[in-house]
Amino acid sequence: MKDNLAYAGVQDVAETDVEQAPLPAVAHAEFLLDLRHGLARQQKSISPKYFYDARGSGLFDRICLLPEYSPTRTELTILQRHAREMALHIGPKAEIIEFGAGSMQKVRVLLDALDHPQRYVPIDISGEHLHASAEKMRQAYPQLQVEPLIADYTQDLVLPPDVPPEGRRVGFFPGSTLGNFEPLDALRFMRMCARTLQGGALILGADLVKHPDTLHAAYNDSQGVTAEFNRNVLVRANLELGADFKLEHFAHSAFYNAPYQRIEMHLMSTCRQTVHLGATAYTFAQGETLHTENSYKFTADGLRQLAQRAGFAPGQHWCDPNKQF
Ligand code: AVJ
Repeated sequence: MKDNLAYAGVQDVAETDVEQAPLPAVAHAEFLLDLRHGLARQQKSISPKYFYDARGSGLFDRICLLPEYSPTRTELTILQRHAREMALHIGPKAEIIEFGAGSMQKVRVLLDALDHPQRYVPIDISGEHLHASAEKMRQAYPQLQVEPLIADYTQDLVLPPDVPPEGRRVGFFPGSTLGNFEPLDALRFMRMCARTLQGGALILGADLVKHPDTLHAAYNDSQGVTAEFNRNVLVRANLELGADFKLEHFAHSAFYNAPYQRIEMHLMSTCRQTVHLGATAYTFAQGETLHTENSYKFTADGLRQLAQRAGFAPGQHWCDPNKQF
């Protein structure tokens, strides 16, 4: 998944001005299968990972700059404020493994504070983006071994061959991407991390439970960028899979589900309508939704428990003064 920082050169992304890179056949088939399965379910659903083509990633970068959406800014401030302390915990000659590295902006704050970091392994499913950003990292950090890995980091990982690391192996998973996992998948992911990191540590960023009004506003911004981001999965289905979703008949719906501690995003059909995907027709009743994302929120206690159950010894945590992230 794309990382969520873009401070320079964020442009307006219109539906037409992002060129469609040809989609590899495998990725295309996976999207088609997932959408077919998702539309056949009682509660229609599709994974949020399909938001992120070039246009969706551009929209997400704009979300991160919205006044209502503060996690990205808050996390960066926390990193800047505490990077030196984190670096002291980590020690010299560390190896940093980033799960879901996109533009690799946040990790720079950490790398800049570290004592002779040795190796940086950014992992991402999108190869093109990964290699371009890795090249920039090599230029910015000539002493660092940068070894990008194209992989689905939710699966078990085989890291590039090891010179036994002289320092600690430290995972880096910022952005509260963990919030997209169902609780059991989050635990599985953390266990995989613990295995991969072999006694090292994990620096995990997580958005915290806060007043529902604040959460609501963050996913219902006044400029409608989040709505466009949400609808982008339909734009992609139409462009890449030849579906015929009528965008104007799907309304953005995002709300905080307090008992589940999560924001839910849906696309609500504003009328009874039929959508075609290949030879199959799928009917939406008026008011029926396509569930597009869960974004779980965490508490410090909950995170400590999760870490412990995954096999980590919970360590230091760093928060902004308002306890938002
Ligand atoms: C990338 C999953 C952390 O849940 O806040 C932003 C994605 N969705 N606005 C989040 C998102 C709608 C974001 N994460």
